[in-house]
Amino acid sequence: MVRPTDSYTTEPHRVDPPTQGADFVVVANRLPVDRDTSADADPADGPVWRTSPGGLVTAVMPVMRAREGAWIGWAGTADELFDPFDLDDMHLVPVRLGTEDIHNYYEGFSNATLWPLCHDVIVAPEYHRTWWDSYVRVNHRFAARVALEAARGATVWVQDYQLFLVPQMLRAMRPDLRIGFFLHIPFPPWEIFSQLPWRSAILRGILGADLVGFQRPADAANFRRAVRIKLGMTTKDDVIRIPAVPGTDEDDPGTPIRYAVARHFPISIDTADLEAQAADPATIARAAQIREELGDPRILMLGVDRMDYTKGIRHRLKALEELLGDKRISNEDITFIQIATPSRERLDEYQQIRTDVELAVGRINGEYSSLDNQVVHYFHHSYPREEMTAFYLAADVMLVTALRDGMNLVAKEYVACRTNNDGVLVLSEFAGAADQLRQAVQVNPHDITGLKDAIQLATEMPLKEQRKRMKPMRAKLGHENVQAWSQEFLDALDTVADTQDELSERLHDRRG
Ligand code: GDG
Repeated sequence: MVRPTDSYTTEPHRVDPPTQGADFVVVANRLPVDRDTSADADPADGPVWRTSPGGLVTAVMPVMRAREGAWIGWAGTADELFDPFDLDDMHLVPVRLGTEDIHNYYEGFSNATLWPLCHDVIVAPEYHRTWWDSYVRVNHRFAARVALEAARGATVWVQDYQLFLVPQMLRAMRPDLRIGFFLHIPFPPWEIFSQLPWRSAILRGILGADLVGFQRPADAANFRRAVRIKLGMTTKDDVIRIPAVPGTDEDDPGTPIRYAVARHFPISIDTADLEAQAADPATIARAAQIREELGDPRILMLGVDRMDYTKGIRHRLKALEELLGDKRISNEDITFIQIATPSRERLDEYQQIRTDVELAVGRINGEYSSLDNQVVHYFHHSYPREEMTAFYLAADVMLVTALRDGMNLVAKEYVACRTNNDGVLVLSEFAGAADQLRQAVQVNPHDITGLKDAIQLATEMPLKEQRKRMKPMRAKLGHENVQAWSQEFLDALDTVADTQDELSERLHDRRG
């Protein structure tokens, strides 16, 4: 039989719930831990792990503690399978990835097909059937592992684009589960998404979830439109009507129907924790020291990004270079720190962006630096969290010029750290954070003239105006924090699962 491209087959199998499973399961490509291979770790004791603190961990920790939680994901090293272990009140279940999986599923389909496809095809996505086959296999491996770990009726929260197929696979194995899916990156318009040879399979994969969460309303709308166009399903507002058997006539009264909800849940940060760190005398002293070591520049500007072509680092350097050339800002006055943490370094496009950035930094410094002031300080490595907070505290102006970004937590972190309500955030309108941080100086980073005006405005903004903008943004992040985000998502997931009849009424209510 000829199998159409846009489908896949995996061994169909139902799995019985374990007798002692987890009531709450997070499944993500990566476990929130790093292996500590430093010399003092004794190999005889087995691997030593350190949690890698991130917003998601902070957000789900309380739920993990309260509800017998488990986290399922890859431990970050190739070809090694580790036993499940407990760390910092979490039960961690490693999934093995071999060298080929990393090449095809992770670097290939996830980061060289889906990532560029979901970020406005800033670079061309590559479509390889071997990568897709690997993606299907690895997603199945993750789903099978969850099916073995989750207690009867448990809540499973699937994270991000590496695991698009897990919700549907998991539902087939364990129909008793409540499944939520959250996409951290943008969902593209149909006109772009439709390039993907496996577009139906991906849409159906996601629709295995009861609740599908996105960063922005536009992402959710793009998804629902793709579902209408490609799968012919009916939607009303955020409700989607799904025939339980794919391909069956949804108007056949005998066909079982379920309802899923797809809408936005903008992710946020652990605001209180960042504020406390920023108010710590040690951080304040370190921020002052950073400025002093830089020769106390009149204006310190900062950029913090993974080294990624989506982040618009080249665009901001171009704007800076032109402003210096036009003498609209003085090289005596300005110091710019660009932290670009290493990312996906084996992919060509990432080597290219690094080369481009390094050339631009070299050119600007060659032209405009003096013995007294190096204009750009560029760091291609990561820093401890406390040091990052000190940078945020030291910087007068923060540049976030992403060409496309699901949310951009850096923008929110900068705002949270400005405990004196001063400082200026220049923020791309193409970052999800632009929906919440309305008082930022918003820019279209493709418009270099506009970007130059925005940077100049930021460097000249009176303190009164800075405070007028910063205050409401800080107040917003005070309550729109990552704890509220996870709470709202999980409450909504319960509601979807518990109110199928109401959702059916909503969808069929033609008056609304
Ligand atoms: C994806 C989506 C979405 C960076 N350098 C260092 C460091 N960082 C931290 C930042 C921030 C995080 O990494 C980066 O988060 P972003 O949101 O800015 O960007 P992505 O990595 O692309 O994340 C994005 C996010 O998922 C969440 O949903 O917002 O749109 O692309 O927290 O502070 N942290 C430390 N040292 C560094 O050198 N400690």
